[in-house]
Amino acid sequence: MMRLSVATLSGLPGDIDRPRYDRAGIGTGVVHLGIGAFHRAHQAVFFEHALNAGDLRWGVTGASLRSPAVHEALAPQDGLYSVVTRDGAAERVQVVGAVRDVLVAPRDPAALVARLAARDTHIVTLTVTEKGYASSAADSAAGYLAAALAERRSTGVDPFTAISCDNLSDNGGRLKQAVLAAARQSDPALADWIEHQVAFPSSMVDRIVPATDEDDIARLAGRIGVEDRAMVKTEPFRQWVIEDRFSGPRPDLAAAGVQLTADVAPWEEAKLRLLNGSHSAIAYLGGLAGIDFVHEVIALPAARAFVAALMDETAATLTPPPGLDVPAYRAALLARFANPALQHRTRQIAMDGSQKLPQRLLAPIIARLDRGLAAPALTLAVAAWMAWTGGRNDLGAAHAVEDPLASVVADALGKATAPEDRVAALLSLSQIFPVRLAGDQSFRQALIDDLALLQEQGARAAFARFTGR
Ligand code: CS2
Repeated sequence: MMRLSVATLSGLPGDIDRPRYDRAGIGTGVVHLGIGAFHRAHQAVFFEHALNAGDLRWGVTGASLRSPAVHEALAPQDGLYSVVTRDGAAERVQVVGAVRDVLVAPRDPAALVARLAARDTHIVTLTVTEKGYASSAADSAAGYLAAALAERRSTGVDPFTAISCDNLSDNGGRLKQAVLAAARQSDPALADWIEHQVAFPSSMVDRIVPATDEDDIARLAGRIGVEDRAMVKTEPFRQWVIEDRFSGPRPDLAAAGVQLTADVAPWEEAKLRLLNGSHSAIAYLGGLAGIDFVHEVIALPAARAFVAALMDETAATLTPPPGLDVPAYRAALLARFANPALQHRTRQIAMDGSQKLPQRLLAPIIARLDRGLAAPALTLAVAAWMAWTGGRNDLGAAHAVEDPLASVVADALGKATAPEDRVAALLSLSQIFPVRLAGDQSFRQALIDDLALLQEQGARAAFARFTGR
């Protein structure tokens, strides 16, 4: 079957949205590091909006820091790909033209640095996952940004604005620290310049983007008549809140639907705790119960009651920003989780738990303990992660624990099987659990009780504790 490309674009069915601008005329105002499905379904769609509105500066050069897979999928398609938006039976297809090319950093690091240093690059966005901020090595995101900023500074080119789009609190601050650390290794004066000249606004990003599978690709091919190996599937909802602090030009982001605000922190906190915290809880408990998809978990009344209890616990820790109606937000989240057309796998969300737990589950637990409040649902979610690290679900089926700390976790666990030993081993990992939690006896005991319940009776029995509350 023919591939989606510039040559096949005009033959697509009439109801498929496509670029309304001349792609030959677009610039490269944006470089994106970590061009996975999330970027293609989120930030790229906002830049596509600016292009469609006639501001042709905002084409995107994507970069992969490791794998050539996205380059290989997009190159034969001239960078074109479809965003398939599903809600129940409704499906909309938009072919996006914003991505001009994809660089594979390990193949040609100098090309990436040159692109980042180019005069017309004004915005750099990043989705390098939670674990992507730990390194400042030359081949890390921070390393590339520091190298490019050094070049901009020495050639007298104004800096770009660097916008982190990862699910971390204070993501702008973390990116800045990582880039400063990379800069200091080569030149303290560069670090000083970056500190004062470069804006690293924090941002909150939201759109559920399940991994694409071969069935999705085949189904889309049936609809549009060509094969698209770079398609992404997602929900109608999308949100991007950016701290209004830029070091250079930007498109009319507000017109594209971006919320610009002086303080992203309360948005980020509400989203990380209510959406992502629920997601991780659903992933570990649902995964243990042997349930494949998020919408299947949320369809169980007991699981839904558990998620509602978790949201109650979390909501009490938030200071919602003006403009966020928490009850409406919660109801909308439950409806989004229930979307059966997304086919969002619990396994996908279960990945990288060691990097996700702190901001999603542990921070609200600490906030509650500080106020003398118990956190039974949040604690059960943490116990479920602990059970998940054992590598078997309630039915005895084995799963891989995909996590950058998987071997550290396995070493800590050793041969421990008793709940108190497993809890002690995992709480001793200070990379995950701050002393405030590891040292709290009531929290430790609650974890032991929950892990015992999960080991003896399974996740479905644990959910049942929350029905009728
Ligand atoms: C999910 C997120 O996989 C995960 O960890 O919780 O990717 C989630 O779908 C997005 O943050 C939604 O905006």
